[in-house]
Amino acid sequence: GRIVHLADYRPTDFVLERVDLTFELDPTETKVEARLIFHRREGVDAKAPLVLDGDDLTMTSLLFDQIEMDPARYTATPESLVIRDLPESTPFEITVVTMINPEANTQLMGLYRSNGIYCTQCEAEGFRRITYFPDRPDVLAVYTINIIADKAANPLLLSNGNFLGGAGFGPDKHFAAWFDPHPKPSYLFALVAGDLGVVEDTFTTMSGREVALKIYVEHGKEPRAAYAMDALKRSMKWDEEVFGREYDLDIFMIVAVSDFNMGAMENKGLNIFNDKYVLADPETATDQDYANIEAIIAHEYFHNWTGNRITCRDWFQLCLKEGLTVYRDHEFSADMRSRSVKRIAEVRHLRSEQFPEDAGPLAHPVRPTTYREINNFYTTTVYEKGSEVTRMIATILGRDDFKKGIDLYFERHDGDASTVEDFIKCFEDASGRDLKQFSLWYHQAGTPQITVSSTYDASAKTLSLSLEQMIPATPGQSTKEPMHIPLRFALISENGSESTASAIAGGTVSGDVLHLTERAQTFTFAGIGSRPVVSLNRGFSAPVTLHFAQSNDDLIHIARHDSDLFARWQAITDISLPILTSAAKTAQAGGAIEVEPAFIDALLAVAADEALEPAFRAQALSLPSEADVARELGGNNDPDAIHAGRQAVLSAIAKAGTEVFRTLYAAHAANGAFSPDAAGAGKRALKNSALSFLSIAEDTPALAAAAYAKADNMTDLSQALTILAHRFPEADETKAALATFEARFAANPLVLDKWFTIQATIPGADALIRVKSLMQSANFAPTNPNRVRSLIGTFAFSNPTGFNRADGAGYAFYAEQILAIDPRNPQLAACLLTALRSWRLLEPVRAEHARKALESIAASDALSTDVRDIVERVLK
Ligand code: HT7
Ligand code: ZN
Repeated sequence: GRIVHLADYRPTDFVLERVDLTFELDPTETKVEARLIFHRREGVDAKAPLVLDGDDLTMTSLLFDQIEMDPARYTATPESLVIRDLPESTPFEITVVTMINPEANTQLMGLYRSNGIYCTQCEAEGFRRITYFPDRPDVLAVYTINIIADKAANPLLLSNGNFLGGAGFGPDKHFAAWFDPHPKPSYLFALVAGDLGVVEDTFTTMSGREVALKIYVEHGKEPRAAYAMDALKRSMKWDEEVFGREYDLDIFMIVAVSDFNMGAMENKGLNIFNDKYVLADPETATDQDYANIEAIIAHEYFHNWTGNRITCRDWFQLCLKEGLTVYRDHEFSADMRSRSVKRIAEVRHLRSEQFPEDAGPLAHPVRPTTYREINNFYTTTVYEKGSEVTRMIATILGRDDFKKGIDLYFERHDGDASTVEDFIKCFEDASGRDLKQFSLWYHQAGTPQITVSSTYDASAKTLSLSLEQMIPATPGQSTKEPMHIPLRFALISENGSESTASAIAGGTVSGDVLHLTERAQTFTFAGIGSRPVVSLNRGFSAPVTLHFAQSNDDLIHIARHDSDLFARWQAITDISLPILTSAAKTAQAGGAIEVEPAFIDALLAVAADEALEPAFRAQALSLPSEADVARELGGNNDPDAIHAGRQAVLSAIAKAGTEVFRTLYAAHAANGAFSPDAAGAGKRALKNSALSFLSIAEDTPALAAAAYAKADNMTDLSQALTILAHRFPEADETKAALATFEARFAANPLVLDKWFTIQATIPGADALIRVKSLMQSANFAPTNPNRVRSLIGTFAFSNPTGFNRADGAGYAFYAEQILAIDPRNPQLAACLLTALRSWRLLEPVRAEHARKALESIAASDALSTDVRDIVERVLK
């Protein structure tokens, strides 16, 4: 693959005025007729040809202004259509017919079939697999779509925009016409046809227009779409109230399909979803599923303004829509649920997914400047770090100026294909601030490391806080400039009162935000009567790693008193992480692990504190993961030792806290009627955490088996099954529970995905044998991305001891799977391959096995661009 550079951007030579598409659907021979009206852009060379993108296309006819085109004037290959001798300035019409095979489309890009349903996925470059087109996001046009299909098999014919009309078409067929009045890029095109059930509702917008809402799912699954519908209506309302954004068509549709490469897609007026993020009821969905559905429904809906009305000029600007839209969905979930608990979950996710990306061979800026395969840039850096960068703009500007800036963005750029620079300029113009240094966050990769020290001078009544920032080298960026890092803080006095201090020297502090802008900076606070404890980066105001050697006493003070719950959780994490790393080292050296009682007491005090919300207490009890410990150790990692060390710490907590956990479990065991809301979810999380510790303390499957037997919702059921399988894999109770689960949910693939995941993540070297045998199960489908991710993906991403077997068999198996999946679905294969990105942090024997597996992939001469791009960067 060719490397694309941001610096090479220039507009197209021809302006596209209109698009009319007619689809004659057939499972294997779909005819697509595209009528495209263009004119040459002013100032463009009169000889310049029209170059259209294609991917694997077969053209059967080409007309110029309705007349068959002279073959001497064009060149058609599967990858492009080049047309010469075109008018100098007058508009002209090209009519091109292509034949495509949806049934054979296993990449799930372009027009494909999922369980007999025709559907599309065009972002980023899937439209060119449907017809020849200037397939880039800065080409905006108005689309009219005609769909002709067999009526019995496809009663439903959907596309973007508003429904124009439909009628019979010959004896067995019918047709439907759709018109989308909003100019859009091709990546937002969508078509769905088939036979589906529907859940309907309406929403009245802030200006009083009634919008029809429809969620299409497989027949019989309609009741499981109720929660998604509720989340959609709440999203529409919230976007009006918080961002002043109103919906702009007469109808908004969501279609759930079972074969989908990502979570969902924001096609204008016709979102297409992975059914995993639509379907839920208490019997089949966990609390996490409900939270994901709420967030993703909101995310795709919010794209209607941040992505669709204002789109991206080129794919380098992907964070313009994704970072901003993730920020919006985070804020939405924070408003719908507990803000602090949501923030803790976001930060856990950022640290476990984005920080390793930023620290490894795949590191790239939020706004990259080159790519070889755009599909590989739908990353956690673009999405989640992109969101954090937006959040920092809000922190620096404050609520009012942030709102002015975003309002200006909507006003100034509605209808545009924009850039990150356009976005930043709106905040500069609205606030009068210079964001030049801040914008380095878009351009410099790597997680800033901040070393902090504080000194209190009792006689001078001053506190000095010294900060030094270091941004690690990343691929293609060996040196970095100091960045503008906004750190929320408080000085907490002995009695727990908080202040942000008065007189300050050494840098800018506005309200509770300390602005670190230089490589090294000392802030001095005057008039501080007694030594305070410094709470820094409250609310995780900047996505950085702090190296702040605070004493355990200070951290416990924060954990007890900080009014910022996030900071309290962070303090608990800062105490527990060194305990876990030292336990891992002790395990590696073969020593006996001891855990400081003061830590256990502090943790149990939080667990038992009825003044704290249950979800927060559950978060506190969920110690840093094995991956977190590996990251903290930072090299020569032995996953078996990390696991053993962490288990020993969990055991110590379980034994010391048996009474606390027994009380908690009893208090929350009877939850009453199930409700998927945050409060109910928090109680279940705390109860199941207590169950897990009790099962460790008593070392018997009996408790979890009893919980499994009486569970009346999927959260409790799957948690009990996880405890059984992960703690007591050989117990009869476990075997029985796995068998009843499989039988009970045999007809429900999304639920069986949980069954696959639970077994694929059982710790220990035997996991590989289990995964291989589960792949033979009748319920496993190697072509379905959800099945593959839940079995093979979770084995690699979430089973550190199983995947990283010391003999390297996990890696060898994985390499084989990648090579088998790649020809079918390159995007899925490339995404799975990123599980090996941190291989250099492993101890030498495992690292060598991992390198060999990667090299075996690289040695294939049939790799997709997607996999080739990842494997070469990971090995570099
Ligand atoms: N904007 C959507 C991205 C997406 C996608 C990209 C490549 C291949 C398949 C895909 N499916 C969806 C998802 C989103 O961020 O909302
Ligand atoms: Zn998105």
